[in-house]
Amino acid sequence: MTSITNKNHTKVILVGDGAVGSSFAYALTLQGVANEIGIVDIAKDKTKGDALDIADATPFSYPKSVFSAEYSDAKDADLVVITAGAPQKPGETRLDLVNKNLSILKTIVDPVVESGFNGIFVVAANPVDILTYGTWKMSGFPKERVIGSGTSLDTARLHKAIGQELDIDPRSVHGYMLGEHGDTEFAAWSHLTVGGLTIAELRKTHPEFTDEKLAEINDQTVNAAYAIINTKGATFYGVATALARICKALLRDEKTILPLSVHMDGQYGVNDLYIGSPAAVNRNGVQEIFEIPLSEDEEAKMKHSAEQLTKVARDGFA
Ligand code: 6V0
Repeated sequence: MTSITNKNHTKVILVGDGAVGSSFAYALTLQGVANEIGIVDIAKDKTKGDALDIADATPFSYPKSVFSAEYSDAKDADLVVITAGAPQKPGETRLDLVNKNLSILKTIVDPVVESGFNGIFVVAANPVDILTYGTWKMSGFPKERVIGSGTSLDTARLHKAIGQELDIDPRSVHGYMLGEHGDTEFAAWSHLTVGGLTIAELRKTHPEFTDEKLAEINDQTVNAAYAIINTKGATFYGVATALARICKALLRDEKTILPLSVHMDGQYGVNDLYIGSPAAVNRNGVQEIFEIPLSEDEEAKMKHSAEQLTKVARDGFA
């Protein structure tokens, strides 16, 4: 199959220049991933200011141009990254945002598609699994070319927590948070390994990895966003860096496996829903979904997560 974006010049259009979007544009700039980064938002002055400000960082990194963009600039873009939408307020769940953010999404996807955009949508606005599904439906794009950030941030949080417990590099932890990016997500402990050791094997030298400890790490990971929102009102650096990582994997045709929100066709017993699972991505989007054989308990959690999302999707798209 030939790549839809088989060229060396890479262009990313970001829609949503808030805390997440501007941090993402900055992270992408520092990582030197794209040649051009165009920023769209209803707050025009903010995009002009951020484009000028972030462009000042380009002599220290790589992109040739960071600019305040229009939807028409998406025409020849490789990626459109959507971070526009209301964030959670203290006390609100991600799923509470659905109607507000679905209406905003419509005003974004339509003009992007009208521009002639033929690349890959990457969605991070919440509730991300629902909004990714919405982007897929509204755009009419193939499912491989509509991806959500899924549990990439949550999985990074899990790796960080395990790394801290063991005093090892979190990049040496291999395992995933699965399901909804939200309250019903869960750690797939049955397949988590550190240095090739499963949890059961790790316990021989680390008896502190009791079931209670694992439950505590799982809960801290699930509730990490609330802990941050209750202090500074929003979370953005973690997701911004995760998004830059996803964009890099796509633009560089890495075929890396990342925990993303992807369209399920029977995997995990889930149909016609976007939900978090490991998936390999390349220049054409999703290359392959990796379905982890779950334990009985994990299977029940995945089912519950999918049911919650289905309920919200049913209301949101009614
Ligand atoms: P923010 O700082 O309020 O920024 C939102 C931006 O969207 C603002 O600049 C708005 O002007 C812009 N916007 C609103 N409506 C439109 C529109 N119609 N067209 C274009 N732009 C518009 O929010 P923040 O950046 O903190 O959060 C953005 C989204 O990311 C929220 O939905 C969060 O819940 C979500 N997050 C997703 C995470 C993930 O892991 N996927 C993590 C954290 C936040």
